[in-house]
Amino acid sequence: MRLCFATRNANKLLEVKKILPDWITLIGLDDINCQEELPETQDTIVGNSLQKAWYIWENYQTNCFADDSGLEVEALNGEPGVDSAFYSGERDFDKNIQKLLENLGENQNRKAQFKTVITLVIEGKIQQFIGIAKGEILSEKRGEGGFGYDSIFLPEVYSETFAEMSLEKKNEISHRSKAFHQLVEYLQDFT
Ligand code: ITT
Repeated sequence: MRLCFATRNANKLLEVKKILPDWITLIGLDDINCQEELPETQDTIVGNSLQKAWYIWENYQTNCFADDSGLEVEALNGEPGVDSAFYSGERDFDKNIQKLLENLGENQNRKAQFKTVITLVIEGKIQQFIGIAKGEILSEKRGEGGFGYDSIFLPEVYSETFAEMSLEKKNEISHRSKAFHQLVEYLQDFT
Protein backbone atom coordinates (compact mmCIF):
# COMPACT_ATOMS: atom_id res chain seq x y z
CA MET A 1 0.00 0.00 0.00
CA ARG A 2 1.14 3.53 -0.81
CA LEU A 3 0.93 5.88 2.15
CA CYS A 4 1.69 9.59 1.97
CA PHE A 5 3.30 11.41 4.92
CA ALA A 6 1.85 14.94 4.77
CA THR A 7 5.03 16.81 5.70
CA ARG A 8 7.56 19.09 3.98
CA ASN A 9 10.23 17.97 6.43
CA ALA A 10 12.52 15.57 4.51
CA ASN A 11 14.18 14.37 7.74
CA LYS A 12 10.88 13.30 9.25
CA LEU A 13 10.08 11.41 6.04
CA LEU A 14 13.40 9.54 6.09
CA GLU A 15 13.13 8.69 9.78
CA VAL A 16 9.65 7.25 9.46
CA LYS A 17 10.53 5.31 6.29
CA LYS A 18 12.99 3.30 8.38
CA ILE A 19 10.43 2.11 10.91
CA LEU A 20 7.43 1.27 8.71
CA PRO A 21 6.65 -2.34 7.70
CA ASP A 22 7.89 -3.48 4.25
CA TRP A 23 4.47 -3.69 2.64
CA ILE A 24 4.01 0.08 2.99
CA THR A 25 5.56 2.35 0.36
CA LEU A 26 5.98 5.71 1.99
CA ILE A 27 5.64 8.68 -0.35
CA GLY A 28 5.92 12.44 0.14
CA LEU A 29 3.82 15.41 -0.95
CA ASP A 30 5.92 15.85 -4.12
CA ASP A 31 5.06 12.31 -5.19
CA ILE A 32 1.37 13.21 -5.32
CA ASN A 33 2.09 16.61 -6.94
CA CYS A 34 0.92 18.55 -3.91
CA GLN A 35 2.86 21.84 -4.04
CA GLU A 36 0.61 24.08 -1.95
CA GLU A 37 0.86 24.80 1.78
CA LEU A 38 -1.30 22.46 3.82
CA PRO A 39 -4.02 24.22 5.82
CA GLU A 40 -3.32 24.45 9.59
CA THR A 41 -6.01 26.80 10.85
CA GLN A 42 -7.56 24.84 13.72
CA ASP A 43 -7.17 25.93 17.35
CA THR A 44 -6.00 22.57 18.69
CA ILE A 45 -3.12 20.19 17.94
CA VAL A 46 -5.63 17.37 17.36
CA GLY A 47 -7.57 19.60 14.96
CA ASN A 48 -4.55 20.65 12.91
CA SER A 49 -3.28 17.10 12.62
CA LEU A 50 -6.70 16.01 11.32
CA GLN A 51 -7.02 19.02 9.02
CA LYS A 52 -3.71 18.30 7.26
CA ALA A 53 -4.40 14.59 6.75
CA TRP A 54 -8.02 15.11 5.68
CA TYR A 55 -6.96 17.78 3.17
CA ILE A 56 -4.77 15.20 1.40
CA TRP A 57 -7.46 12.55 1.42
CA GLU A 58 -10.13 14.93 0.13
CA ASN A 59 -8.04 16.58 -2.56
CA TYR A 60 -5.75 13.75 -3.67
CA GLN A 61 -7.69 10.58 -2.67
CA THR A 62 -4.45 9.20 -1.25
CA ASN A 63 -4.11 7.22 1.95
CA CYS A 64 -1.98 9.33 4.24
CA PHE A 65 -1.01 10.52 7.70
CA ALA A 66 0.00 13.87 9.20
CA ASP A 67 1.48 14.90 12.54
CA ASP A 68 1.28 18.01 14.69
CA SER A 69 3.06 18.75 17.98
CA GLY A 70 3.32 21.33 20.71
CA LEU A 71 4.22 22.07 24.31
CA GLU A 72 1.41 22.44 26.88
CA VAL A 73 2.18 24.22 30.16
CA GLU A 74 -0.30 23.56 32.96
CA ALA A 75 -0.02 26.95 34.70
CA LEU A 76 -0.57 28.70 31.35
CA ASN A 77 -3.79 26.77 30.67
CA GLY A 78 -2.11 24.60 28.04
CA GLU A 79 -0.26 27.41 26.24
CA PRO A 80 1.65 27.62 23.94
CA GLY A 81 0.00 24.40 22.67
CA VAL A 82 -1.09 24.74 19.07
CA ASP A 83 0.81 28.07 18.89
CA SER A 84 4.16 26.52 19.94
CA ALA A 85 6.00 27.27 16.69
CA PHE A 86 4.99 30.96 16.59
CA TYR A 87 4.40 31.72 20.28
CA SER A 88 6.37 34.99 20.23
CA GLY A 89 4.87 35.98 16.90
CA GLU A 90 7.91 34.64 15.02
CA ARG A 91 9.21 31.15 14.25
CA ASP A 92 12.17 31.82 16.57
CA PHE A 93 13.10 29.25 19.23
CA ASP A 94 14.90 31.72 21.54
CA LYS A 95 12.16 34.31 21.44
CA ASN A 96 9.52 31.64 22.05
CA ILE A 97 11.41 30.37 25.11
CA GLN A 98 11.85 33.92 26.41
CA LYS A 99 8.14 34.62 26.13
CA LEU A 100 7.25 31.34 27.84
CA LEU A 101 9.61 32.02 30.78
CA GLU A 102 8.27 35.57 31.14
CA ASN A 103 4.66 34.38 31.15
CA LEU A 104 5.43 31.68 33.70
CA GLY A 105 7.38 34.08 35.92
CA GLU A 106 7.85 32.83 39.48
CA ASN A 107 4.93 30.40 39.26
CA GLN A 108 5.75 27.32 41.32
CA ASN A 109 3.67 25.02 39.11
CA ARG A 110 6.18 24.11 36.38
CA LYS A 111 4.31 21.04 35.04
CA ALA A 112 4.25 20.69 31.26
CA GLN A 113 3.93 18.12 28.52
CA PHE A 114 4.91 17.75 24.89
CA LYS A 115 2.16 16.30 22.73
CA THR A 116 2.20 14.81 19.25
CA VAL A 117 -0.97 13.81 17.44
CA ILE A 118 -0.79 11.70 14.27
CA THR A 119 -3.86 11.35 12.09
CA LEU A 120 -4.00 8.41 9.71
CA VAL A 121 -6.60 8.31 6.93
CA ILE A 122 -7.04 5.01 5.07
CA GLU A 123 -9.87 4.82 2.53
CA GLY A 124 -11.53 7.75 4.32
CA LYS A 125 -11.37 6.06 7.73
CA ILE A 126 -9.71 8.17 10.43
CA GLN A 127 -7.48 6.89 13.24
CA GLN A 128 -5.54 9.13 15.65
CA PHE A 129 -2.49 8.35 17.81
CA ILE A 130 -1.36 10.56 20.68
CA GLY A 131 2.12 10.57 22.22
CA ILE A 132 2.83 12.51 25.41
CA ALA A 133 6.08 13.28 27.26
CA LYS A 134 5.52 14.73 30.73
CA GLY A 135 7.99 16.91 32.56
CA GLU A 136 8.66 20.36 33.98
CA ILE A 137 9.83 23.75 32.78
CA LEU A 138 13.15 24.98 34.17
CA SER A 139 13.73 28.68 34.81
CA GLU A 140 16.88 28.74 32.64
CA LYS A 141 18.05 27.00 29.50
CA ARG A 142 20.26 23.91 29.84
CA GLY A 143 21.96 22.10 26.91
CA GLU A 144 22.72 22.76 23.28
CA GLY A 145 21.06 19.85 21.46
CA GLY A 146 17.56 19.39 20.11
CA PHE A 147 15.35 22.27 19.01
CA GLY A 148 12.33 24.30 20.06
CA TYR A 149 11.73 24.21 23.83
CA ASP A 150 14.11 21.29 24.49
CA SER A 151 16.58 23.32 26.60
CA ILE A 152 13.97 24.27 29.21
CA PHE A 153 12.14 20.92 29.33
CA LEU A 154 13.16 18.41 31.98
CA PRO A 155 11.37 15.10 31.30
CA GLU A 156 9.91 13.21 34.28
CA VAL A 157 12.30 10.79 36.00
CA TYR A 158 15.36 12.13 34.11
CA SER A 159 18.00 14.60 35.29
CA GLU A 160 18.91 15.89 31.81
CA THR A 161 16.83 18.23 29.69
CA PHE A 162 15.85 17.09 26.17
CA ALA A 163 18.65 19.42 24.93
CA GLU A 164 21.27 17.70 27.11
CA MET A 165 20.34 14.19 25.94
CA SER A 166 21.65 12.40 22.88
CA LEU A 167 19.14 12.26 20.05
CA GLU A 168 18.89 8.49 20.55
CA LYS A 169 17.93 8.93 24.19
CA LYS A 170 15.40 11.67 23.41
CA ASN A 171 13.92 9.41 20.72
CA GLU A 172 13.39 6.63 23.24
CA ILE A 173 11.10 8.77 25.40
CA SER A 174 9.79 11.60 23.24
CA HIS A 175 6.14 12.38 22.52
CA ARG A 176 6.85 12.07 18.79
CA SER A 177 8.42 8.63 18.98
CA LYS A 178 5.61 7.38 21.24
CA ALA A 179 2.99 8.47 18.70
CA PHE A 180 4.94 7.04 15.74
CA HIS A 181 5.42 3.70 17.45
CA GLN A 182 1.67 3.46 17.97
CA LEU A 183 1.17 4.20 14.28
CA VAL A 184 3.67 1.52 13.27
CA GLU A 185 2.09 -1.04 15.60
CA TYR A 186 -1.34 -0.28 14.16
CA LEU A 187 -0.07 -0.62 10.58
CA GLN A 188 1.72 -3.88 11.39
CA ASP A 189 -1.60 -5.40 12.49
CA PHE A 190 -3.57 -3.79 9.66
CA THR A 191 -4.98 -6.11 6.98
P1 ITT B 1 6.47 20.88 10.60
O1 ITT B 1 5.02 21.17 10.91
O2 ITT B 1 6.94 21.49 9.33
O3 ITT B 1 6.78 19.42 10.69
P2 ITT B 1 7.01 22.32 13.07
O4 ITT B 1 8.17 23.14 13.53
O5 ITT B 1 5.68 23.01 13.00
O6 ITT B 1 7.39 21.61 11.70
P3 ITT B 1 5.87 20.51 15.01
O7 ITT B 1 4.48 20.68 14.53
O8 ITT B 1 6.33 19.10 15.27
O9 ITT B 1 6.95 21.09 14.02
O10 ITT B 1 6.05 21.33 16.35
C1 ITT B 1 5.56 22.66 16.55
C2 ITT B 1 6.46 23.39 17.52
O11 ITT B 1 6.41 22.76 18.82
C3 ITT B 1 7.93 23.39 17.13
O12 ITT B 1 8.24 24.46 16.28
C4 ITT B 1 8.60 23.52 18.50
O13 ITT B 1 8.64 24.87 18.91
C5 ITT B 1 7.68 22.74 19.42
N1 ITT B 1 8.14 21.34 19.53
C6 ITT B 1 7.55 20.25 18.97
N2 ITT B 1 8.24 19.14 19.23
C7 ITT B 1 9.30 19.52 19.98
C8 ITT B 1 10.39 18.84 20.56
O14 ITT B 1 10.56 17.53 20.41
N3 ITT B 1 11.27 19.55 21.25
C9 ITT B 1 11.14 20.88 21.42
N4 ITT B 1 10.16 21.60 20.88
C10 ITT B 1 9.23 20.94 20.18
